[in-house]
Amino acid sequence: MMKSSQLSKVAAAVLMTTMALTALAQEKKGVTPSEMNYQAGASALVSTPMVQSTNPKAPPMTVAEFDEARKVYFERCAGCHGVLRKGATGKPLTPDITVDKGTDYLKVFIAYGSPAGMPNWQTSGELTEQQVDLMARYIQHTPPTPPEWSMADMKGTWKVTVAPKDRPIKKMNSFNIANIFSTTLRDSGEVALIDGDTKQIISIVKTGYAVHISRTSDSGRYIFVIGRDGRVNMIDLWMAKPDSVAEIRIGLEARSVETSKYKGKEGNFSDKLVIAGAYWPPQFVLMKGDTLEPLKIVSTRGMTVDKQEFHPEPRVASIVASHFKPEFIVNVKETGKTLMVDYSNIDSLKITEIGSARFLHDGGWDSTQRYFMVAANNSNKIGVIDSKEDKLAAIVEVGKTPHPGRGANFVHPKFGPVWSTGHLGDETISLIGTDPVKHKAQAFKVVQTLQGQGGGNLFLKSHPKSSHLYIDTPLNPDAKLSQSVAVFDVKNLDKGFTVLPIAEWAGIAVDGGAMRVVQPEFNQAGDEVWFSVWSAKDKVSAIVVVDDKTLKLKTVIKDKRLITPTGKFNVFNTQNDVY
Ligand code: DHE
Repeated sequence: MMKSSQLSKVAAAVLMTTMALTALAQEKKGVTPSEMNYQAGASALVSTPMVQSTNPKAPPMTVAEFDEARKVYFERCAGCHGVLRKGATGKPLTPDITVDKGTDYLKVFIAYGSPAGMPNWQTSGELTEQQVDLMARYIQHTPPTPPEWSMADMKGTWKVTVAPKDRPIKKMNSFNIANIFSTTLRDSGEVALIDGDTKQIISIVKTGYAVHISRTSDSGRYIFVIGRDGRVNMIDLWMAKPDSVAEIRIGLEARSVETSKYKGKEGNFSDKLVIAGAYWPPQFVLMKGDTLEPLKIVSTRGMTVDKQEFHPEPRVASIVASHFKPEFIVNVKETGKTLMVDYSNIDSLKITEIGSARFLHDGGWDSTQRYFMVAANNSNKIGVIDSKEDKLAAIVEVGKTPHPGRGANFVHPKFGPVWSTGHLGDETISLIGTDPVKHKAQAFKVVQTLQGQGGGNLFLKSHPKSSHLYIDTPLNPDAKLSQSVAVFDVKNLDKGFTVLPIAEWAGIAVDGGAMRVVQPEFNQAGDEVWFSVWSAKDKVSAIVVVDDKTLKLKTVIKDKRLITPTGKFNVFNTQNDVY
């Protein structure tokens, strides 16, 4: 006779084999490895102290075990399952669910993964058997809650290193600042300001941890950079050597920053305000445009758009400044809501809430800068927000896990103006009509689907002066695809794409580790496209510049200070939302 513990081990083994086979058979249906790699990165909360309470119904753990498990959770699991384990791309993992499943079942799941996209942490060698056991017990305990981040906390980190009165009154350098590229050096926590004319590095500015994006002020004088740790730096491009003049931490984990751009009958708000959105705590903050002084914090906790359930952790994803009204458009991931934040009177802030679909992530303007196209990545949809009428204009079904970055606008030979997105989960590129006046029948519908090189696309780009559409595939598991880009001629889309071997052109030898070609970005003139060749922190990286007309290599920027370059933000194009 087998004991019940032996029986459960046998059942678990049978289940493991079945699941592994099903996983292989259904690989295409679930989350692809590209989607997984993208989201399962380390959280900035990994070293934040948190109060850990235990659940008496869960298997016991020592303090040292809790500490180790929490570290693993925030390094590997929080990106998909959420800080409070309420679920996002991954399933919810709260004790009311996990305790009933039991340790053996959870161990199998963690070790072998699932067809729905859970990675096989043990069989892939990422976690040891002991760590899998630890994690199976840990997720049956109450999730620890990281601290909140109040106005006092923000003020405690706020520094104005050069006060507005001490800043230059005119540009003190000879750089063509409109053509500077603020380049994310992801793993060194810096940005490189690169002169787009000479291709020389002007300066390297220390910013937040795992720095994420840069945005330009409406005037084009300042660059705002946000790190994953919520640190915002304000860089003055008028200084003899551009540098940070103010900084603040707006939360413990963050991704987005933007500045006010509205000038019109409600007032001139150009350069007046800065907004930054946090993943944790779930909130955004409005700050003074010249000093980053925090003025108002707004929580995004609330009900989801579909089931109308309370969500305690709705992360702030993309933010963009409206050109039609004194408003910021704030996209909230877990609730699936876009908040139109009217900043004309921040003492009585008016917020119009537009529901679309979950989970909102990145997006960009159509060519008229009236419609904001936002990816609801888990729903395979693009929400179209009408910033003039403050309403949802449409929800468009696209391919699997859209990831537009800011998207790409061009004029389709048959259907007029289109905005396009690629996908992390498949090889398609969806072209969406954006002209409800002259091309009403095609407006906010997919007018054509292109077949690109493969899935794992993150960014695509075109320019009003270019007739090319560039599509990267940095997260494709095939190195040939992750190291090259596809280019379509927008006047002849049916011809298919040309492949540019960008990493090969970089001429850098990287022994071991991935070398990913990521994020096309045009220069101010719209005649060059820049690509990052993103290697590991201790390996050589580069930036490859391509001539847009001839699609030939123009130059390679190599410098040992270019550590893990990823996003590049051309001042003029970012300032004027040109893409
Ligand atoms: Fe990003 C934009 C979140 C991983 C490079 N990224 C954005 C935006 C969000 C976001 C919400 C939109 C900001 C806006 O417009 O206001 N990114 C996240 C994540 O949560 C995620 C999936 C996981 C994480 O741990 O952060 C993630 N992002 C990455 C990367 O791994 C990338 C490829 C490399 C890097 O530098 O970290 C990356 N994200 C970018 C870039 C943009 C971006 C370059 C801006 C694109 C643009 O053209 O505007």
